[in-house]
Amino acid sequence: MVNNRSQLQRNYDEQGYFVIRNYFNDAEISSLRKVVLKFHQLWKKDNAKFYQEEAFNSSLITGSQYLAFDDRVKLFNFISSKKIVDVVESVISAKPAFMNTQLFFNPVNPQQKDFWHRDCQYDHDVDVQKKVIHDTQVVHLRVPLFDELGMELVPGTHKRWDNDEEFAVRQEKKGKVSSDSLSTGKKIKLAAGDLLVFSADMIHRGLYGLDRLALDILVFDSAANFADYVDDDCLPDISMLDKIADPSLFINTLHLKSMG
Ligand SMILES: O=C(O)CCC(=O)C(=O)O
Repeated sequence: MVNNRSQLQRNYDEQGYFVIRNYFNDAEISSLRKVVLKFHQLWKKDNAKFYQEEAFNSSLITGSQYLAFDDRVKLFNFISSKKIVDVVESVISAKPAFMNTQLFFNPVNPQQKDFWHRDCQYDHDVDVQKKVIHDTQVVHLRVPLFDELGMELVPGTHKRWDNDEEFAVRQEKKGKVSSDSLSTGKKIKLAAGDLLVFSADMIHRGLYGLDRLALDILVFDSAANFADYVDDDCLPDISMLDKIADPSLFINTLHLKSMG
């Protein structure tokens, strides 16, 4: 692989993210873009009001609601391709498991601002957030399908609690709002073909603008208790498994779910 695995692991461990430039070639991106755009057009039609009023992402891209068998198999093969699995294994060494996919796009309303958050804040109160950032975290792999402004991240916050400025902005205290700028933020511009890997619980925000359409693949460590977050319908069914070159990312999830 293009980058040394232990270097990636060290970057992730210290900073909470890393980016690999030009990781995917044009053919890989254009074939992925074709399938994802099919999903996106159907999803937008089906969720017209939500899309017009407030949406900035969708999820369950691999599910059966909008894509048929062959397109789903293409997505599953991309998600579990050697390029992706190599990177996943650099951050999760034992039995990484697939969780979900999300698709990030620009909100229709230009007044809607990009906002700082940790993913865990939607599941937990502040006291619990302080604890869970020290536990195993979900990993996002962002695959931009067009050039985009990318993401803004606060390096190191996968392992440390917010400073006063970060907390006031993220939680909208002391007259701050979550779209205010943060002096500790680092902008990572992304081009189609790049891959950004980051921890879901670090402080981050997507940067709206350009023609952004980014596929995020979410994975977790089998040792962590995230199987309940996985929707059965976004996993391959039995008839698809033998059409996936290396289905172990999905098998690991199916196995965790079967253990209840
Ligand atoms: O790109 C965005 O709008 C937000 C991305 C994000 O929060 C995430 O991937 O967890």
